[in-house]
Amino acid sequence: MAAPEFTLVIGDKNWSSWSLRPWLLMRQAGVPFDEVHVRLRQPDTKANILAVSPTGLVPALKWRGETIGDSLAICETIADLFPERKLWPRDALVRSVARAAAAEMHAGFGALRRDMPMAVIERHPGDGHTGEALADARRIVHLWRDLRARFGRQMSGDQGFLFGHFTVADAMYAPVVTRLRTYGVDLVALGDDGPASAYMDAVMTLPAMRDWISGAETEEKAKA
Ligand SMILES: N[C@@H](CCC(=O)N[C@@H](CS)C(=O)NCC(=O)O)C(=O)O
Repeated sequence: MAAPEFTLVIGDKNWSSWSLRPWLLMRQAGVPFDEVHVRLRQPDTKANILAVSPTGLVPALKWRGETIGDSLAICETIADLFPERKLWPRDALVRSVARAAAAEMHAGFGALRRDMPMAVIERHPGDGHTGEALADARRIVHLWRDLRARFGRQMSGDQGFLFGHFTVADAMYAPVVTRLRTYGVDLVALGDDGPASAYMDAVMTLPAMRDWISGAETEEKAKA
């Protein structure tokens, strides 16, 4: 069998939320890729990343001699290369809403990211519940509910995702889903009466998501 055309450089699966996003998207899209792991939080982490990615950050996608840095740029690249996988909504107006949601995640929610860092196999209920982080979480819950109601649930063949089927927007929010679980955030207190919680279940039960989490468990056991 020919070697995959793509190599994705990622960080530790327990922690690297930015790595999870394109990894999940590529797995969901059925795009084969090789995986290179750089261990984070080590004295030589920066040097090891710089040896494979000039941004000094993971993820990075190696494709045809180029190195594409940044999670959203990688997701855009994959969506562009595989239009038949419908990784953005087909309708231009709906697609613009999906892009805005993905960009809001990529550029924002700094307090949530700072106070509730991703730790997919850990449980720290009550930790990180600062006012700022919860305000970010409230906005996200509102967004998920709104997108599910106005778009996801209206799509024929709705699979429970923000725009019905799995898109880049879902890949961008997948690490938030894990954070809300890890830190035991009460969705009802943030205004959810079911849809946000159901959306989280849809993300968490994806086979690729389960594979990422079991990969995180394997990595963490190997460190112990
Ligand atoms: N905007 C970048 C952020 C990437 C990022 O911050 N990655 C972290 C890991 S999740 C990293 O590489 N940190 C470098 C380090 O730990 O030395 C993206 O979307 O990919």
